[in-house]
Amino acid sequence: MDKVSVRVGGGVLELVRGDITQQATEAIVNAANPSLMGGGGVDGAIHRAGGPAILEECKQIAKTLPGRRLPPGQAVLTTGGNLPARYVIHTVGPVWRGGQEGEDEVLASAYRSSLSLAKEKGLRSVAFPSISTGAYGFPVERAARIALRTLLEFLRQHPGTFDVVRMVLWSPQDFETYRQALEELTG
Ligand code: AR6
Repeated sequence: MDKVSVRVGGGVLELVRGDITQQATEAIVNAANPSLMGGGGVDGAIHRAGGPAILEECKQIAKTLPGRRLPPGQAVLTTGGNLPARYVIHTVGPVWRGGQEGEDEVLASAYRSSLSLAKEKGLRSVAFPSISTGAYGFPVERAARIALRTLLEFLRQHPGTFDVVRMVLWSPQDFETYRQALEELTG
């Protein structure tokens, strides 16, 4: 089955196979880069499906950032343009450099910052892609454990905040990897 869910913190943590741009959660998360000017993978798909309003907002936000760059591990919010989701949370994951340069902590921070921003805005459902495991090269088994541990911890620490937090996995292999990691973490 291409969907798994566990109850946590009064809400549901879900794993689904699919396309992040089609999720009807209040917010979807973009695996962006520090320029916020778009790119390939999830980033390209979101800007294509959401239309030019998202890039326009990203440009305005970039102007306010030191060096016009969003540091890895942080997150910002735009509207969702033509997407089913009302908002896009743009975060930057770490580029994988072998695992000794703080990549794990930056990846956890990207998930945490995105949820904090959603919470601040009062959003009750958020969908994430598998941040950093495409162009940025983070090994997916390790990323899955970090992502899910971070999401579970946030949900437990902020009970009643979210109805749904969803991981949207593009490939069957990634879905299976996340499913196994979730089983290991929740028994
Ligand atoms: N829905 C869900 N997941 C997807 C989709 C989709 N439509 N398309 C790809 N994936 P990536 P990163 C999966 O490369 O590693 C961009 O150029 C994909 O199979 O999108 O954080 C940015 O501008 C992979 O498992 O993100 C940055 O420069 C996962 O999403 C850079 O790539 C993440 O792959 C960020 O790289």
